[in-house]
Amino acid sequence: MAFERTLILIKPDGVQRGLVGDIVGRFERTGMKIVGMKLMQMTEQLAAQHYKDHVGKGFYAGLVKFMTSSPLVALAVEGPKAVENCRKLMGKTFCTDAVAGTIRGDFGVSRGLNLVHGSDSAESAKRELGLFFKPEELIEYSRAIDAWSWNDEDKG
Ligand code: DAT
Ligand code: MG
Repeated sequence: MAFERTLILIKPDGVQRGLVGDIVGRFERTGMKIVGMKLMQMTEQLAAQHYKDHVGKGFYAGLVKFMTSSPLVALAVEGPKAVENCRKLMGKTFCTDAVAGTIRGDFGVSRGLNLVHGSDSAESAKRELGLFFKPEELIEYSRAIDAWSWNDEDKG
């Protein structure tokens, strides 16, 4: 069992629509721990690094325009299988395909305005967390509820 950290972005549509609290709450209430969080403006340069695998694709220009259009909230989330667990909570890429109960299914109706980003593998998570957070911005701390959120078996 991988105990890991992942990068979540609440995209500009989520911030503009006043959904930051609801979306953060979706991750928080699973028991996973927020170890980093900030409001920030994505630059074109950061977008190119973050979305390096999509550079050159037809939707890339529109994606960058959207992501740099207004502030976003970056989160570092920690827990057992955090990468996969967060992707499960987010739902399918396009809100139009995401099922009810997921963030994209419950809060969105668009394809591209899909509210959240979540790293798709442990390797991407490591790389993306490094793009958005300095090491000292990721905070190691204990919560009383940790003992009721996961046990040694989950920590692997
Ligand atoms: P995800 O965000 O689910 O990891 P992705 O990494 O494949 O999806 O794509 C990154 C973002 O780019 C996605 O959130 C929305 C946009 N996108 C992806 N494929 C697209 C397409 N075919 N047309 C328009 N936008 C697209
Ligand atoms: Mg992706």
